[in-house]
Amino acid sequence: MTTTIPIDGTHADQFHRDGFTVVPELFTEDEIGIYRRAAQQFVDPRHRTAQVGLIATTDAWEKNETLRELALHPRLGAAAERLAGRPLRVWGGEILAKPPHEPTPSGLHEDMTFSLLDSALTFNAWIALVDVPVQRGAMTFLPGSHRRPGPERADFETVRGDAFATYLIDTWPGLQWNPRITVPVRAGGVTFHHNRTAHEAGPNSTDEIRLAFVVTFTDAGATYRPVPGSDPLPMRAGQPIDPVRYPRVGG
Ligand SMILES: O=C(O)CCC(=O)C(=O)O
Repeated sequence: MTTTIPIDGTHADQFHRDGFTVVPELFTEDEIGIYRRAAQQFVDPRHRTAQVGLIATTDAWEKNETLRELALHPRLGAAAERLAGRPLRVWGGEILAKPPHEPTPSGLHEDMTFSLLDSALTFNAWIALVDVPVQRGAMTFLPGSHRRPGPERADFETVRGDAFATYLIDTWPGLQWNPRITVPVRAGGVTFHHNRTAHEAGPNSTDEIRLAFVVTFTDAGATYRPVPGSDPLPMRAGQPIDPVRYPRVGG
C-alpha cells in the first residue's frame, strides 16, 4: 500500500480560502478498482432520486465491508485531517452514482442546510471511482462561497420540492455572480469541499455510469442537530455524536 499522502500546504490553503481542493491520485488504480467493483455490486438503480438524477445509497459504509474500508482508509483520513488542521470523525460514506445519459444535474446547493450536525467544520471527500470528465457529471464549485455573508443555513422550509432548484440563489443572491470552477477528476482522485461551499454536478451525457463515493468528515467535537422534519438518529439535540458509530480518524 502507498503510504505517501500527496497533500501539501497549497491544498490546505486552497481548502480554507476557496472552500474546496482537488487531490489527484490519492488512490492507486489497483486500489480504486477494488472499491469500484464493490460499489458496482452494491449500488441499486431503484434508489434513483428524481430531483438530482442520482442513485444514492443509505449507510453504505456500514453495510458493506469494502466500502467501510474506503470510508475509514488511513490515507484518506490523514489527508482530511491535514486539510482540516484538527481531529476529525467519519460521519458517513455513500455511493453517488449518475446513470449513463442521465440529463438531470445535481443542482446548485450547499450541504450545511441539510446537515444533522453542529460542528466547527464538516466537509466531504468526493472520491472518483471511475474517470469523471466534465461530460460525465464532474463537480463544480463556487470558490470562496463558504465565506459568504448572510444566514448560516437556508430556511429548511424553502428547500423542499421544486424550491430546491433555486433556494441557494434565493437565499444568498450574491452567489449568482460568484465564479464557478468545474473539476474533471481521474479515477482515484478526490475533491474535498467544505459543507458551506456552494457546488453542483453536471448531467452524465456519456455511455458509462458516473460512480463516486462520498465520505463526510466532521470535527471530533461535533454534536447532533436535527433539522425540521428530519430527526432520524437516536440522539438528543446537542448530544455529542456516538463515538463508536462515528469513529475518530486514525482511531
Ligand atoms: O455527486 C454529485 O452529483 C453531487 C455530490 C454532492 O453534492 C456532494 O458531495 O456534496
